[in-house]
Amino acid sequence: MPRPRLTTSLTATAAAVPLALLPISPVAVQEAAQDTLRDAAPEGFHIGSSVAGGGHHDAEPYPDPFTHDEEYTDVLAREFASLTPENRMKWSEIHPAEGSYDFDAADRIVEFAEANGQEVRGHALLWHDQNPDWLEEGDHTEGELREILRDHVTTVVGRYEGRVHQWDVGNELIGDDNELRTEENFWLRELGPEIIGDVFRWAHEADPAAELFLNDYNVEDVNDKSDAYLALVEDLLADGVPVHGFSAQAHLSTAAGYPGSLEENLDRFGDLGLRTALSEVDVRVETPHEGAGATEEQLAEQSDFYTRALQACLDAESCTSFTVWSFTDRYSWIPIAFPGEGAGSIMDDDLNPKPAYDALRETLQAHTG
Ligand code: 9MR
Repeated sequence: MPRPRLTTSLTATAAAVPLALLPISPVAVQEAAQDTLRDAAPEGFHIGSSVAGGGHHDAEPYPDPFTHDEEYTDVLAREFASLTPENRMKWSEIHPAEGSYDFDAADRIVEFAEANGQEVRGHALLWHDQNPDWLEEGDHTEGELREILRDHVTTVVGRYEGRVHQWDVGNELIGDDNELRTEENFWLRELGPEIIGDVFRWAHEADPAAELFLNDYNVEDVNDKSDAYLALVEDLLADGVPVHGFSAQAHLSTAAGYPGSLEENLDRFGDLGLRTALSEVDVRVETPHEGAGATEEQLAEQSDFYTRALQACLDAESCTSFTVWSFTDRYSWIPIAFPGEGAGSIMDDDLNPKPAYDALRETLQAHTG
C-alpha cells in the first residue's frame, strides 16, 4: 500500500528551515511550492535524490557536500521528498571497525530528512562493494561472520526503526553473467546464498514496517538479468522471505539507448505483489572534451530519457518513487567512473536546472492533472 505522504506543500519551499520559523505567508509558500519537483508529484509518489558525501567524494578537492554546501542542501530540501544516503549507511562508513559503529553522518541525514518532511531510503546492507578491510581481510569463522552480519543488520536497521521507510537489503546480488555473485560478494562466498533470506528476515525483525528491497543496475528492461531477479524473488517469496520491493537503479546512458521495456518489467514485479522503484537515476552523455559540457542536442536527448523513465514509473502501479543519483553534476560519480562521459544530472555544476529538470516537473504536473 502506498504510504500517506509525510510532506505538505508548506514544508516544500522551506529548504532546511523548520516550518514554524518561516517568515512568509502560507499562501505565498503554497504558490511557490507548485514549482518544485516534490510538490508537482502526485499524492504518494516520491521524487528523491541521493545525498552526497563519503565514497568517491572523499578523494575530491571540495569539503563534505552535505555539511558544507548550503546551496546544495537548500535544493535538496526544497525539491525532493525522499533522500538516499549515497554512501553514509554503507558498511565501510557505518561499521568502520570491528564491534564499532559510527552513526554520526547517517544520523545527520535522517534528522535533516525528518526536519524537511522527507522519507529515507536506506542503502545498503548486503553488497560486494564498500565493505571494510577489517571484515574482508579479517580471519573469522563462518559462525562469527554470521553473527557479525546479524548484529550489523539488527543494529543498523533497528537504529532507524520507523524512520527509514525502505531499505536496499540486497544490493547488486546478481552479476553481469546473470548469476548470483557467489565469488565476488563476500557474504555469498563465505556464508552461501541462503544468507540472503536470513538478512531479509533479520531486517524485517528489526523494523517490521520497513519495506525491504532488492536493488540492481541493468535490470530496467525485461532482459536476462531481470529474469534472474524475477526467479530469485519467486524463490524467496516461496520460502516466506519478507522481500517487499524491487528497484532498478536506472544508471542510463544515451549511448546505450533507452530501456524500452521498463514499464513492462516493473509490472511483472508488481504482479508478484512487490513495490518497485527507480532508485539511482542518471543519464550520462559522452563528453569527450573536458569542460565543454553537453550540447543542446545531448541535453534534449537526456531530457527525453529522464522523462520516459519517469513516465514508465508513474504508469506502473507498483512504482512509487523516482530517485536521482546526484541531482547536480557538481557531485556526480559519473565522470570518475566513466571517463569521457558525464553531465548526467538534472542540474548543472552551478545548480541551474537543465531541460531534464523542467521536463520531469512538467511530466509530474501533467500526471497529477
Ligand atoms: O555514488 C557512489 C560513490 O560515491 C561511491 O564511490 C561508489 C562506490 O562503489 O558507489 C556509488 O554509488 C553506487 C551505489 O551505491 C550502488 N549502485 C551504483 C552506484 C554508482 O556506482
